[in-house]
Amino acid sequence: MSLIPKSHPRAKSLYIRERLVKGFDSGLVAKEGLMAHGRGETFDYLLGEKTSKHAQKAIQAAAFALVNATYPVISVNGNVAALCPREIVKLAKVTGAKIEVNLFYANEKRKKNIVKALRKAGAKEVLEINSKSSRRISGLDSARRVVDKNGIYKADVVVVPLEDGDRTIALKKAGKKIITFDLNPLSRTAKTADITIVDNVVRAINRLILECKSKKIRKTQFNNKKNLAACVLEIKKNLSRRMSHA
Ligand code: PTJ
Repeated sequence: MSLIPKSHPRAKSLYIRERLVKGFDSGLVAKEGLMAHGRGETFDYLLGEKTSKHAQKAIQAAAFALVNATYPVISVNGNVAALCPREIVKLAKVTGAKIEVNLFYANEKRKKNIVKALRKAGAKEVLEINSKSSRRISGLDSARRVVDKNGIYKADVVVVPLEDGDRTIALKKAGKKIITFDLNPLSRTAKTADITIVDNVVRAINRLILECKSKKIRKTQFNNKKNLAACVLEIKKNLSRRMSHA
């Protein structure tokens, strides 16, 4: 039961925050994940807390890349497991993608909790990197470079929602096509990925699932740099609008 009344003007944002706190209390989310969420909230606020046409364009490009991938993999961290476990399972189902739990702040107990949560959400298989399945990607220090040999290591397309910049760069160097959800259009991950969906993963993932299911899915012209610049401009416009109403 939520303590936030439905009538609260910022109810939706506060409900999302509650999911993170619940995820933290149940051992899914890292302490740092709460802070990362706060950074995301700020950008969400500046973006008007809605899916922009630029985000929708990125979603279409991401859907095309995913359904045409040979070996797609979705990387799940603590925040994503707390925010949208069912949607991750659905996305994996409609695209035939593998799910890999891959943490930035490595922690065995938290990893097990996340695997459990994904199974509870309907996942049949969750890759979780063990001593037999671990492989290393180059360009990162020890703990953070470990991936699963049947997951990210083998993937041609990797979805890395809310990812650290160093890791995104390393995955890119390893030849992967990267799709990310990142509310910050200025982050290194946003700039490094091939397709950045500048939107809250909670909103955008359902649109991505719908797009992947669509029979009308087709290749679209997509330039990540231009799309990010358009998102920054959107923030600028929103700020001017708010200031003129202040
Ligand atoms: O569970 P772990 O150990 O794998 O750790 C996960 C976090 C998120 C803590 C870790 O990957 C991390 O530190 O990430 P960063 O470098 O803080 O990057 C997270 C990015 O996601 C930032 O640019 C945030 O603005 C953005 N972000 C936060 N919440 C959301 C988001 N983007 C989309 N939807 C959100 N809900």
